[in-house]
Amino acid sequence: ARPIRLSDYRAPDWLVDTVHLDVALHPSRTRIKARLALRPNPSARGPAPLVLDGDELTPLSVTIDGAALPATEYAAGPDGLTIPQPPAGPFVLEVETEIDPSANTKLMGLYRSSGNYCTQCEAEGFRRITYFPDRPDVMAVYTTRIEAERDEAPVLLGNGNLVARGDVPGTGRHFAVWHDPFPKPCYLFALVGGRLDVRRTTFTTMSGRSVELAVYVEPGKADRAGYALAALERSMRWDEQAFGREYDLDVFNIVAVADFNMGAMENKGLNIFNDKYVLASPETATDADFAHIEAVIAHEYFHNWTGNRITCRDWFQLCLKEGLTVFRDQEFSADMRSRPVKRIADVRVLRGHQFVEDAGPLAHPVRPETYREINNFYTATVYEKGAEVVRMLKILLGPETFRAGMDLYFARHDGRAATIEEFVACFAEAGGTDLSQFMLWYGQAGTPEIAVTRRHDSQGGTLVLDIAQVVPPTPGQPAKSPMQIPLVLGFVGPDGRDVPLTLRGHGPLERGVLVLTKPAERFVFDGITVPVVPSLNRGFSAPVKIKADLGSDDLRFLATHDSDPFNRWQAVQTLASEILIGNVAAIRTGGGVRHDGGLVHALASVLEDERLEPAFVAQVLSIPSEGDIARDIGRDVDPEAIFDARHALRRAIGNDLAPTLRVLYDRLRDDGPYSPDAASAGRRALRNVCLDLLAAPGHAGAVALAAAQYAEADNMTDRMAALGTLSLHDTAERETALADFAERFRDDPLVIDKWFALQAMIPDPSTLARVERLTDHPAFSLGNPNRVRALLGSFAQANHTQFNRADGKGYDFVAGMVLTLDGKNPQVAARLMTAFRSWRALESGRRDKARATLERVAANPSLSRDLADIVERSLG
Ligand code: HT7
Ligand code: ZN
Repeated sequence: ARPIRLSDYRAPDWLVDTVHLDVALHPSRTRIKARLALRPNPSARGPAPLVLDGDELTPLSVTIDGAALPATEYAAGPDGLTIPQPPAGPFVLEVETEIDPSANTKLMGLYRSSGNYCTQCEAEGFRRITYFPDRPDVMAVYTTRIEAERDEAPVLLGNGNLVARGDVPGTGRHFAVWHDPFPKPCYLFALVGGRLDVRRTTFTTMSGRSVELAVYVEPGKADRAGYALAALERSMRWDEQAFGREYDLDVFNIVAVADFNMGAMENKGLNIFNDKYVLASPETATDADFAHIEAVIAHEYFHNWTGNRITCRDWFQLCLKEGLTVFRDQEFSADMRSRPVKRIADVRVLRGHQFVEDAGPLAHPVRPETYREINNFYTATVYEKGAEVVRMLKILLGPETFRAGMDLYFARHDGRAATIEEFVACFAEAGGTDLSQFMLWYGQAGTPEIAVTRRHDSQGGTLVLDIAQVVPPTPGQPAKSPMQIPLVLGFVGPDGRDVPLTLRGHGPLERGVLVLTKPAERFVFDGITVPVVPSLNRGFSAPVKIKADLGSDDLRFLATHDSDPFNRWQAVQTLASEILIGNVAAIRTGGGVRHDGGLVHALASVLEDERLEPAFVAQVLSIPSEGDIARDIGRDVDPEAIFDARHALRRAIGNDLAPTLRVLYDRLRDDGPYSPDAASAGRRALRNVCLDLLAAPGHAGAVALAAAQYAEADNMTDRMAALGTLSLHDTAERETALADFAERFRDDPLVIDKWFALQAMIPDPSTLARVERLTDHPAFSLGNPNRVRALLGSFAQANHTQFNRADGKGYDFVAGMVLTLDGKNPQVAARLMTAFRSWRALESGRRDKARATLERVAANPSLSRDLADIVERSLG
């Protein structure tokens, strides 16, 4: 039946109005009785067989309207249940199945984590619990009775509101009945049973209703759940204020589990989280961890409206809920923290993941048109680029019309499974505008490339911008059409102030938004009598690459004067990137690296500008990563040369700015108690960037400073930052600190993950052996996705020189681990394998070795569908 195509979509033949589940939890023989009220879909094409999905199910019994169905009238096996001639009208189907949660290492469906029972049904996990039309456009009202040994599972949670609970007399068992009044697709079903501690509070909604909020965690960890609970309250209030969205059930439960394939899951009224995105204390979590927790809690909560109340018609529409919800969580974090810093951080992630995806063999549109395995489409393109597309809608329409479009979307589609066309139609209607060209953002893969040249005639007072756009070919899409691109502009005058934008034939540019629609266009601006420097794509208004004829003087000017903080940061990045790319070429041809005083000067001017917030300055001081440089170079990439060029630049900055960095480092010391708020975190971020740059030249004094910070730190942010700095220096201090860290946190798996990750990222030839050794460490387990991502994911995705070793041993090691993992957890194995996605951009020696490794994996006869899909598309 694979691949699945969007163009083949057909409405379901059968609808399900209600689902009653009776789940008797048992470690290896859990029984599920499902009672489904089915009826033919009036919009389907006439009588149809009933075909229900299944995956690794053992059928026990089947009845229709209370009567056992003869074995000759249905076919049931692990993969599905078919009734060729069901009743013509509505009927009740009852099916009993048995499953083994303890043997479920895929962590999809019902499984056990630290002995507790939990579920993960998105995208296609519900079929691993019972037979069902497992597609999001079948929405039903669920009632779930959960029964378990009271000792084994004192806590029993389900979707919706608790309606009954009690003992099963004389058995040692108890039960709970949960009812969710809101129709939902089965991917939002969840249950939890286990021994859990809880942290609670009450939230009063904007209409005055009281909601019981609770965060459940493994025993003994409730003191680390307070931040998550407070973040949930902030999210609920923000959604009321920013989008008018109120919560709708009497309870909202969050459960943190240690074994989870992704970050978290938005099951209706019962979010299940990877504990990494719940548990935090100053001693165990960094500022970045706190910020991630806040963002993920918000993201899952916001799904209650964008995803749950309005869901997706089919999985091709995944960005309808994910892109929109990422946009919403980004806006929330921007409001809770610093908007410019959040934007810079989000764009770093977008470029680091999505631009890379878009430039390689796994590129796909925000709304894909075909897939073989939907799990492989929870990607940076669907999530992050999907969010950018929503942001562009807001920029094109303006905030008021955007909000009117959202209001219309909520009003029109509440309780339904919608499509991207229906979503965009709400904005077209609210704005009275045609968005048909805009739809290309959903259908065309690839990152648009914009070339800008300017001509200024100061006497005539005109500035002419010639702007061309190209969307590069991507797999299956050799030729592209021009896109509708909102480019926010500013012209920065000699005094640093913006000059008004008057576009000939249009008038003043509203909100500075220049809308591109053609392959090449000329824009003439009048009234520009002074020399100006164009500030293009302010706030990163469109997810594009820009090549502009800005010289280094222009960039330095923008770095110091642009009123748009994003472009101030961008100007420094562009300056640094140009130097780095030049130096990579020089290194490869045996030449020396160029030292550019202009960049250091620009950095110094930012460092010394006391009006700037520290978190922003920290971002400016963080020069492009190895991944950024590789992406900007684009082809014939040599990771060693990139590392050397970057290292040389960091040393130069550390040397040239040492006195300023040291003064700042001392001044930013925070003697008060730790607080994870954004301003305090920003000061720590800047202080720790100063430390890292001070140590970059390798002076013993600076390394000792890092060692001292490590030893004295009273919080994980400063301890980890110091350890990160030490990890880059092959010194005794590094090994001492690593050993201390392992001992100090040996009982804390989430903290040991930081230790795994850091070691996996050491840019040294000995790292491969170190990582191999660590796979035998008692704290490591291939069965836990967090451990895999920390050790193997960090090595493969973030250690550019060592994963891409010239001898190919990095590739062989990762491929070997992927193959072993594939037998346990194909989803996590496939994701790890995406580390190979940029192999074609490498220089020929590494490229050949990477290809050979991919071909060896592809030749394996028993690959999971997940892994086969990634490997074959990577080679394709
Ligand atoms: N909507 C959630 C997706 C998710 C998921 C998908 C496939 C396999 C396991 C999974 N766990 C969670 C997460 C989110 O975007 O909110
Ligand atoms: Zn999501």
